[in-house]
Amino acid sequence: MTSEGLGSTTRRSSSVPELVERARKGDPRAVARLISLVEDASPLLREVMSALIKHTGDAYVIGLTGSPGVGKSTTTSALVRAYRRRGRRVGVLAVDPSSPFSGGALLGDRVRMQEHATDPEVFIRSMASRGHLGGLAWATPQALRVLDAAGCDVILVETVGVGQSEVEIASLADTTVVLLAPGMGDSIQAAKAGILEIGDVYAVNKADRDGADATARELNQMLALGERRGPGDWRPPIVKTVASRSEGIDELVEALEKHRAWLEERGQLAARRHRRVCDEIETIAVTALRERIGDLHGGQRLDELAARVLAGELDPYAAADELVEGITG
Ligand SMILES: Nc1nc2c(ncn2[C@@H]2O[C@H](COP(=O)(O)OP(=O)(O)O)[C@@H](O)[C@H]2O)c(=O)[nH]1
Ligand SMILES: [Mg+2]
Repeated sequence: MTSEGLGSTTRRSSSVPELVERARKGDPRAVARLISLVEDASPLLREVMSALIKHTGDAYVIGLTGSPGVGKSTTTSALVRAYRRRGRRVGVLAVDPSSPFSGGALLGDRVRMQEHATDPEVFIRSMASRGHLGGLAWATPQALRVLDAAGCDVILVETVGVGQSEVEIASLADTTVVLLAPGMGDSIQAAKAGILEIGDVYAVNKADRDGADATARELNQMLALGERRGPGDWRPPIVKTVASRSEGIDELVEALEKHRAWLEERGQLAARRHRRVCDEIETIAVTALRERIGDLHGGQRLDELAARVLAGELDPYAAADELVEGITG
């Protein structure tokens, strides 16, 4: 945590409202600084969010997930190019929930994003969890708000597809793209990993390799098997791409736009966002409660309750009630 305020580069030279103002004008250093405050769970975060919130709500969030090496960063970079051609301001957030450091996979991503590094209408940030309480589930929506307030029309969020992160990305994106590639045993893994439920759009990347058609066919069958769709429901399309050559990217953008239009027509976009903010508020509240319970260790409240449970004076439910009352009452 940074105790010296806004950090070394802008130390004391800019207040939170100034930073937010600069970020809204598209100053990349201000955007970077604000996301760092989020990532570090800075004590200034509350002030940041309260200054930002009225400037948010316009960005469309697209999540990309899939196994490491499937081509998420390459596809993200190609999508940035496609959206820039359409005149949109684009944010990119690469999230690595597995690593406490911004190294490894994200380092390669930075190389793949190089061509956009000097474009003032593109904001690229990577974020690692740094192990703080609530982790990235809590920090990612706040980082998205920073990019949203900075005027991004589209925000692409890439997460390394491990464990729970696919599920997490589905709960923070408006549209989720699941990437597969031939020969990675992906489609067989797909059902297990639960990706068949979360994809709004599927991309079979590396379509220049053998087996892409088979992978697409197999995926199509698996999607059909699990299908419990009614008439008018969204049917996730499968797009074949060669991200490294930007092939199929226009088709991918088209599929993304179609999904967005579908969500909007049915009021589903608002519903998804509402659910997302419910989750977010809950996560913040639970994190705050957990922190206060942690504080009570020092105040011996929890120890006292535990002693009474062990002595048979109190059952653990009643003890938990007392604990919660003590915190919230
Ligand atoms: N042959 C082929 N290679 C690709 C394609 N897309 C990405 N790659 C390569 O696959 C590797 C992993 O790509 P990357 O985008 O970093 O994957 P990520 O880990 O999912 O972000 C890189 O060496 C890319 O150049 C593609 O469509 N065809
Ligand atoms: Mg990557």
